[in-house]
Amino acid sequence: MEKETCTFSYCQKPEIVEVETDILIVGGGMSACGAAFESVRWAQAAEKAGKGPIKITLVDKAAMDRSGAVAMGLSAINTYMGENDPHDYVRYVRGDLMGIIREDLVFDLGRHVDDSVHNFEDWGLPIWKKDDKGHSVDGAQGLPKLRDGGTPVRSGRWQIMINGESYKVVVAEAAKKALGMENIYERVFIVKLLLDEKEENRIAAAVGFSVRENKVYIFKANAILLGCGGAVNVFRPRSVAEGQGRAWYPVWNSGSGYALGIQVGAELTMMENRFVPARFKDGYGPVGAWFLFFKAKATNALGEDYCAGENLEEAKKLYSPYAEKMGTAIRNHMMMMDMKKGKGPILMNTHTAMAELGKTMDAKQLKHLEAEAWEDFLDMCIGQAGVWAGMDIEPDQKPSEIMPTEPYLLGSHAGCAGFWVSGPDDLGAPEDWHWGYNRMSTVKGLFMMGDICGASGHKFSSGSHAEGRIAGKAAVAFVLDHKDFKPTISKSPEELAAEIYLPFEIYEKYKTYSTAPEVNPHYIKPRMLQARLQKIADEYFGGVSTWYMTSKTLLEEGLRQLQILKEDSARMAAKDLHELMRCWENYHRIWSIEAHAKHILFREETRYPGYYYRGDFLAIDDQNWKCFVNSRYDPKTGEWNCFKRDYVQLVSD
Ligand code: SFD
Ligand code: AMP
Repeated sequence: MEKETCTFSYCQKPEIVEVETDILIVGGGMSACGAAFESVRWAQAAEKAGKGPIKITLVDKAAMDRSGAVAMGLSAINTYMGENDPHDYVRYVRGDLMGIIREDLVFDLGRHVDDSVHNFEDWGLPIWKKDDKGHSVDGAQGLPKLRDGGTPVRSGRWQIMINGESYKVVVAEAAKKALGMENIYERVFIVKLLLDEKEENRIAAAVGFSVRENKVYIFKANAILLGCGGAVNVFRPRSVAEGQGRAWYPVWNSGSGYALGIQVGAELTMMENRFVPARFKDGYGPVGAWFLFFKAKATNALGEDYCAGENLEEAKKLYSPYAEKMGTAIRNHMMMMDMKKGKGPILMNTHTAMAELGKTMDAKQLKHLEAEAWEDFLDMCIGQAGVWAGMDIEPDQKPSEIMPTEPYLLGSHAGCAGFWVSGPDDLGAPEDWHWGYNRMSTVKGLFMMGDICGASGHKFSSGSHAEGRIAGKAAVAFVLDHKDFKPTISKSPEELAAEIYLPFEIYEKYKTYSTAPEVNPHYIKPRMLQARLQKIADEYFGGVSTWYMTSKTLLEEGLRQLQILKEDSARMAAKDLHELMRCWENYHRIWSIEAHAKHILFREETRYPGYYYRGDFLAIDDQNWKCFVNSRYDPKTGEWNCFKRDYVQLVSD
C-alpha cells in the first residue's frame, strides 16, 4: 500500500507550542514525582552557588494527582528498610528474580529508599504504627513518626501498612509544589523523543500532543528523565468483553517508556523478564497483604499446599537452586502445576485466616479487622471489592479464587525489564557499569527511572520515588556539566506535527469509504490494532492461552506477524483526540512487546518458570545463561542486536 502522509488537507492543523527547558521529566508517577522533588532542590542549590538558573519542566499524559500505578491508592509500601540492612535487601531481590540483578542499583536504592517514605509521612500520608503494647494502630493517631523512632506495622519483612487511598495525591502535591504549576504540562502525551542533529547519541527533545486541545508540543531539553511506567495490555488479558479495560497494572501505562527509549537507541537489559502476578480472580486484587499481613494460606481446591511435597520436588529438578528460594515466579509455577492437574480452583483461604486472627481478638477488634480486609481492596483495587460484593463473598465466611494473570512488562514490582543504566561509582561495580551520571542510559542526557530502569526490581512505589530522586539529582549535575549544549533537531515543527496527526488525516480522508467507520479497507482503528497485537502476543509469546509457553519457532512466527502489524500501524486512524492517544499508545505497545519477544528468543533457557516457559529449553541453565541479556535497536540502520553482558555478584550469599 502507498505510504500515507499528513498534509493537513483533511484534518485540522494543530497549534504548535515550543518549550525550552534544561531538564524535562516525562511522566508524573512515583518516579517522576521523586525526580521533580529532588531535582528542584539541587537546582536551587546550584542557583544559590551562582551557577545560574536551571529550568525544570514536567509533562504527564494524565493529571498528576491520580496518574500512574498509584492512581487508585495502595494499602502497603512494599519497600521500607527500617531495621534491615540493604545488603539483605539485595539478597532478597536477587533470590526473587532468579539470580540475575544489577546489585549496584539495588543496593543504591536500598540505602536511599527510607528517606522517601519519611517524606511521605511528613507530607501527610498516614502510616500504621505499633503502640507500646505491640498492637497495630491504623492511621497516624498521635504515635511518633517513623523519622522520630515510631515503629511501623510490618506486613512482611520489607513491607509496611498505610492508609493509602490518597497516597498519590499526597506525593504529587509535594512534586507540584516544588516545580510550580507553571512548569507542569498535564494531559500531554509524549509520542517520541528526538536525538540531537549535531551530536551523536545525544538526547535533544520530546514531542507530543494535548489530549484535550488541538495542540502539539515540542520540548527541547538538555537532559530528559523518563518515568512512564510499564507496559500493560500488551498481552491479551483474561478479562473479556466489557471487562477488558480491567487489568492489574494501570491500563494507561502503555509501554511509552520502553518505546521512547528504544527508538532513540538506548540499551535494554532483561527485557525477556515479565511479571505474572497471582491475583484474586476477575477483580485483580493484590494478594500480598493477605499472605503476609492476614497470614492467609492459599491451597488447591482439595485443601493442599501447592508449594510443597511433590510439586516442590518436581520444581527442584529443573529450577534448583532457585526453586528452594520460593520466589514469586516459582510460587506461580507450582500453582500452575496443580491447576494443570485439575486441582483448581486455587483458593485464598481468607475465612480461616480471619478465624485464626479472631482467636486473640474481642468483637470490636474483629470488626476492625474485617474493615481492614475490605479496605485493603478499597484502597488499591476497588474493582475487587465490587467482585466480592457482586459474588456474595464475605471474606470471613468464604475463600476467594486466585490465579496467575496475563503478563505485564515492568521493572519496579516483582519484575526487572528495562534499560541498562549507569550505576553509582562507590560500590565496587565493574567499571563499565557506571559512566558518570547515576541512572543515565547509554544515550547521553537520557535518564531512566522506576519501571523502565532495568535489572533492579522490587523497588515498588517508595523505591520508584527514591530512584526518581537519584536520577533527578544526577540530571542536575549533568546539566551543570553541559551548560553550553543547545539542542538542535533535524525536523521542522510542522513535519513533527504532521507525523503525530497522521492518524487524524487518514481517518478524515477515508472515513466515507465504508458505512461503519470501525471497518475500512484503508485504515486500522486502535481498538483493532490492539486486538491483533494482543492475539499475537498471547498465542506466540507465551500468554495465558498457552499457559505462558513459547519456543523458538513460536517466537519467530509471532515476530513475523508483529512486523506486519508494525507496517500496518502506519495506517492507524483516529476520529478524535482520545483515539489519537489510543493509536500512539498501541504503537508504543508494539515496540515494547517486540523487545520482549526478541529477548526471550535470545535467552535459550527458562529463567522465569511461572512467568514464561521456553518449551524447547525447559530448564534453567546457569552455565550458559547466568548473565544479562541486553539489546540495542540502532535508530540509524533499523537493526536490532541482542547480546550477553556478564553478571557480577557484588553482595555475598
Ligand atoms: O499490592 C506518560 N505497586 C505497589 N507498590 C507498593 O509500594 N505497594 C503496593 O502495595 C503495590 N502494589 C500495587 C502497585 C501498583 C498497582 C497498580 C497495584 C498494586 C494495583 C507498584 C507501584 O505503584 C509502582 O512500582 C510505581 O508506581 C512505579 O512507578 P513509575 O514512576 O515507574 O510508574 P507510575 O507511577 O505508574 O507513573 C507513570 C507515569 O507516566 C505517565 N505516562 N506521560 C506522558 N507521555 C506518555 N506517553 C506517558 N505514558 C505514561 C503516566 O501518566 C504516569 O504519570 S501491590 O500489587 O504490591
Ligand atoms: P502483591 O500483593 O502480590 O503485589 O505483594 C505485595 C508484597 O508482598 C510484595 O513485596 C511481594 O513480593 C510480597 N508477597 C506477596 N505474596 C507473598 C508470599 N506468598 N510470600 C512472600 N511474599 C509475598
